[in-house]
Amino acid sequence: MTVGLRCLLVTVESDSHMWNLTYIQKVLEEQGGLVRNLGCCTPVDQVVYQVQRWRPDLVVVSTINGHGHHGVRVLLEGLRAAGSAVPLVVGGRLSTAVADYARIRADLLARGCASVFVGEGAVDRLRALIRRAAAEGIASWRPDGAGSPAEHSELGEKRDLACTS
Ligand code: B12
Repeated sequence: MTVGLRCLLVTVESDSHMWNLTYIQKVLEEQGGLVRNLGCCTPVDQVVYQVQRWRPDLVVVSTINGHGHHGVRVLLEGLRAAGSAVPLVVGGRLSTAVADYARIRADLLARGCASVFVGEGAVDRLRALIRRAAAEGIASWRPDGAGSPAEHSELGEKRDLACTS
């Protein structure tokens, strides 16, 4: 039996939007992912607890209220403090100003995010990640490799899929 990629779906503590989470849950499930959706305003402690208890292959953050930059930084710090190295990807509307996206994206990648999906084609790039990770294992996925998400080549990055490296 094939076991789907275990995806813990969360948002940041300030974000009360829900339909984005439902949408991304369906996207992940369509790609064969096994999803645990923690719902809106996800407390960092709850994410840490579920990471330790459920041991997901991937944490997927969806945030749209415009405070995602700060929220994801807090979440990364919480996971790091708990000694977790689970890969974490984020997407949605990370700021109220689209002009800030490139700077925010670069900052979150530098802080350990495995991928930051923004702009056109973000969901397609997430799908590509899930398909590849499910087929070849999450550790084999390299954002700069063949068939990898285009958003990394925008900034010419070469990164491993490790959250707290
Ligand atoms: C419904 C809604 C609400 C409802 C939410 C109800 C609920 N329980 O879900 C209510 C009324 C509560 C609300 C409140 C607020 N909202 Co509101 N809300 C919306 C609205 C109209 C729709 C959001 C939605 O459900 N979209 C449906 C989903 C499926 O689409 P999506 O979120 O756009 O997600 C897509 C992409 O972003 C992407 N994506 C999302 N996550 C991820 C993750 C990954 C990994 C990937 C790859 C892609 C991805 O894929 C999705 C499909 O394309 C939007 C405006 C709009 N038309 O989009 C504003 C909007 C999101 N809200 C906004 C704001 C500012 C607020 C408030 C701060 C307003 C206020 N002053 O109180 C509060 C915030 C509350 C909080 N603490 O978070 C802003 C956010 C501004 C920004 N980011 O630039 C928006 C954009 C409105 C606007 N134009 O200003 N909101």
